[in-house]
Amino acid sequence: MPVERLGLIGLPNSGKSSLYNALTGGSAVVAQHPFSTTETLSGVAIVPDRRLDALSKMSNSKKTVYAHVEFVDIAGLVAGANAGEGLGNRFLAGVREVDALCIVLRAFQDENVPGESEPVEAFGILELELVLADLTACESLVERRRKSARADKSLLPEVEALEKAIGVLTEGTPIYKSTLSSEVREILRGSFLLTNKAVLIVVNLGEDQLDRSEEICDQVRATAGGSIDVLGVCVQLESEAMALEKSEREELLTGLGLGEGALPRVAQAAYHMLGRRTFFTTGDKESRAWTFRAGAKAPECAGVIHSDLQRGFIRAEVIHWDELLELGSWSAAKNQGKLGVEGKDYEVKDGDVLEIRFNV
Ligand SMILES: Nc1nc2c(ncn2[C@@H]2O[C@H](COP(=O)(O)OP(=O)(O)O)[C@@H](O)[C@H]2O)c(=O)[nH]1
Ligand SMILES: [Mg+2]
Repeated sequence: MPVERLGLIGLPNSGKSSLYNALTGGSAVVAQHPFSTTETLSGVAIVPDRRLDALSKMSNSKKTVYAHVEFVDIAGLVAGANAGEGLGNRFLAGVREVDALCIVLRAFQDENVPGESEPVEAFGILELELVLADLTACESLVERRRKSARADKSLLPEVEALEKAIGVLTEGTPIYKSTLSSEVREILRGSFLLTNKAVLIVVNLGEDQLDRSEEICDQVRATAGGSIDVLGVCVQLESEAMALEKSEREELLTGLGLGEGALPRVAQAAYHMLGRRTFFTTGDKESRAWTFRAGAKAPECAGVIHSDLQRGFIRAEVIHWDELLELGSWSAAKNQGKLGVEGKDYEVKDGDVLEIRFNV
């Protein structure tokens, strides 16, 4: 499975590096300097999963292995970035390289940290930069494609798609908010446009704003449109909590009414947005979450575990995680005839627990 990355973008001092650190346990420089992130950092965040925790407990597993998702801390977005202002060019290159975007909008207020605390306004500035950069890219690309299409008619759909994109972008609309069809968006993928990526929004709240979290997030939702996930996170608080022992962390977060905290939801939303799904294996040695692409069939999923399992695939024994938990063990499920026996055409579902029969 190709590595797919989610890029954190936002205005300076919105909390990107802090969020990156909290998610990945990494060590991005967290500082008030606008361009403190001189090198692009990328790191892996664990995707917490209560289903896996429960399976691991059921099987008394020695090890629990979670899925993960990769984040990139991309600096350099300021007004004018589309024209190369600030670290504009590096910023644009960074965004082109990621597969999806996590937009960090600052709501927290702190007079010691320069920058505005208007998330809706910041979102507008940021979208405008992305739209302008895409418009420039499309306009130069469509010229070249039109010329080539005179000799090569197979390029006509791309020309048409670019023209549609230009129409949308000219109105100031990012492609992720447009009504362009998935076919057109697929054709445009080769053009590496910034707004032709899936988007997730994190609103960075101050501790004193936690009780207004939904109200603030709803204002962002109103401008973001229905298809974009908007999560409110108190990044500073959660990153401080990350530094604590697990039990102390839980005490702190539940004490504030934050449950397990918002970071798991950020990782889960990111994972899902990238089109990733999870199946499980469970036993006394380990319980493990494996990542597959939505719609994949059983042999391909077997191949995620090991290529031998795909090559020699015979069948998969399958049960959904919650049914297995109810039955209490794999052997109970087997004895009671509750395991599905599935062949090569079985489309694996998110939350399936698998055992692969194979022969090489
Ligand atoms: N008060 C407050 N400060 C924060 C919060 N999140 C980040 N900061 C501070 O804002 C500054 C910039 O954060 P940073 O993560 O480097 O922002 P970036 O420029 O977007 O990468 C740092 O001094 C952080 O400690 C928050 O939720 N509350
Ligand atoms: Mg930073």
